[in-house]
Amino acid sequence: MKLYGFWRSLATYRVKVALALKGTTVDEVSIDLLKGKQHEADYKAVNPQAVVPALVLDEGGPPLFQSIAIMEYLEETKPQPPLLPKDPRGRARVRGLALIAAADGHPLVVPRIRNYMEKELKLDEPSRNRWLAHWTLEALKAMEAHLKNEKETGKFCHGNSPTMADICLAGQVVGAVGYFKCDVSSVPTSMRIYEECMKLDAFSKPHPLKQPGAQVH
Ligand SMILES: N[C@@H](CCC(=O)N[C@@H](CS)C(=O)NCC(=O)O)C(=O)O
Repeated sequence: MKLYGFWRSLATYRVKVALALKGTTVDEVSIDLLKGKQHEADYKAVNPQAVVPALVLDEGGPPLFQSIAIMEYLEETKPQPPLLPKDPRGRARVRGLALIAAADGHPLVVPRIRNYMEKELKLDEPSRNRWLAHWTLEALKAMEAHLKNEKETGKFCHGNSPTMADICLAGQVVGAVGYFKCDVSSVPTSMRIYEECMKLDAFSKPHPLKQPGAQVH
């Protein structure tokens, strides 16, 4: 398989962790988002949305897109180890937690939003940075409100093995701590789980800031 991604991309990170947890290796192709390479025709032929990640399967056919959909595909085609619990209610909880990060938090800080704030709205850098830090932490606080109180929370977000919720949480913490320098003292459970995730190679090796070319933005 071939994964189109970028070192800084949290959505790519989600897919890389899921692939690693499933024990699946892929060839990686970097699309430099800082240079706007996602907008070039060659890449738009891969993913017309002009975003990473995209996963090309060995069997060919159109590439898979959207990190959550890709993780679900991996789960369905290689069920072990599971990234979702067995029971429907548990699955709903894990998906809900994952979506707080992937659907509500992360989309507010992606390059096209940052570029729009800078080039169209003419917001200065401090204002843009406030936006990025604020919405990143808000998503973590929303996850924290569940994680700190619910009995399903264990060593990880849901029980004692990592799920899609942990994958999305880990990316959100990378954004909060690694990129936007948020004060994360209000989300101790999330940070405790993040530390637990980072004990696993599947989470720590693809960490965005450990990838070639990594720099803080
Ligand atoms: N919801 C998508 C997010 C995809 C996305 O926005 N990816 C970012 C990098 S994390 C990107 O490629 N952005 C390019 C841009 O905004 O121009 C997913 O989870 O795959």
